[in-house]
Amino acid sequence: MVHRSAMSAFRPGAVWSGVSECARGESGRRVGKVLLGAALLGIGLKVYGRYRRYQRRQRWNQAGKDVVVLHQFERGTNCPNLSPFALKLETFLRMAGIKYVVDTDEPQGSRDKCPWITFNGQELSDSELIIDFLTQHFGKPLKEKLTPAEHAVGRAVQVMLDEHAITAVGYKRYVIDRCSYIMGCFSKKYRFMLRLMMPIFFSRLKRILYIIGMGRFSEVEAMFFLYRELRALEDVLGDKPFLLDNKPTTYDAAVFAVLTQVIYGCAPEVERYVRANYDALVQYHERMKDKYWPDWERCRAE
Ligand SMILES: N[C@@H](CCC(=O)N[C@@H](CS)C(=O)NCC(=O)O)C(=O)O
Repeated sequence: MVHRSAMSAFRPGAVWSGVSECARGESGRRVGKVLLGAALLGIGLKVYGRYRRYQRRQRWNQAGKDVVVLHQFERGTNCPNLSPFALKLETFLRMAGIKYVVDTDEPQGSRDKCPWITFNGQELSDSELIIDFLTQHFGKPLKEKLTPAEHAVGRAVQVMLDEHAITAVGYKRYVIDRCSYIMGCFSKKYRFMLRLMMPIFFSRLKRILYIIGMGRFSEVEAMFFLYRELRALEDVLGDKPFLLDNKPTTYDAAVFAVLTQVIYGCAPEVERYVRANYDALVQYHERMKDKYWPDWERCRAE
C-alpha cells in the first residue's frame, strides 16, 4: 500500500516542470552556465590531451631506425629506476648494445604498465615480450650459449624474483612501511604526486597485494619469503661470476634489477641485512653495476 501511494505521488511531469521553472530563474541560469563552462573545459582538456599525445608520438617515431624509445618512470634518487621491470629492460638494452633514448613523459603505455617502448613506429609493452622481440629483431645480440636445462633454471629464477620476491619488496616498501623510506627514493615530482595521491594509491596497492596473497602476511613472514629466495638465488649463482655462465645472459638483467630494488629501494634494515648475510649477491650486484652502469651516479634524480 505504502509503495503504491509513493508511486502515485511521483509524477515525472511535475518534476520536469519544477526543474524547468528553476532553470528559468536567475540562479538556474547561473548553474547552467557553470555546467556548460565545465563541460567545455572538459572537452577542451581532452582535445588538448589528444593533441599532446599525437605530438609526442610524432616525436618518438622520429627517434631513428632501430632506436628504442624506452618509456619509463623518472630516475630514483639512489638507483636508476624504482621499477624492477624498467631497470631490467634498460639493463638488457645496455647488455645487448641496442641504441635507446629514454622518455619519462608517458611512463605507462596502452596496457597502463611501465615500461613500454616505441620501436620503428611500433608500440610494445611488457619487459619480457619486449626483450624477446628485440632478441629476435637483432639476431640474438647476447650470443648466449645455454642448454635448455640452463634456460629452464634461468626462467625459474626470474619468475621467482619478478613474480614473488618483488611483491615482498613492494609490500614492505609501500604497505608495511607506508612509504616512509621509499618516498625519499623518488624524484621531486613523484614525491609530490605520491603525497597528493597517497590515500588512493595506498588503498589500491593494499587491495592488490591482499588479492595476490602477499598482503595477508606479517612483516616477519614476508621477509622470510624474500630472504629464502635470495638464498636460493645465491645457491644457483654458486661460484660463477654471473647467474648461469662466465658471461652475463638475459636472465642477469632481471636478477640485477630485482637485487637493485632489494638493496637500494626497499628499506635500510633490509639493505643492512642483505649486505651482512648475502655477500655473494652483493658482489654480483657490484659486478653487474660496474659492467653496465658505469654512469650509475649520473643516472640518479636529485
Ligand atoms: N609484466 C610487466 C610488469 C610491469 C609492471 O607491473 N610495472 C609496474 C611498475 S613496477 C606498473 O606499471 N604498475 C602500474 C600499475 O599497475 O598501475 C613487465 O614485465 O613489464
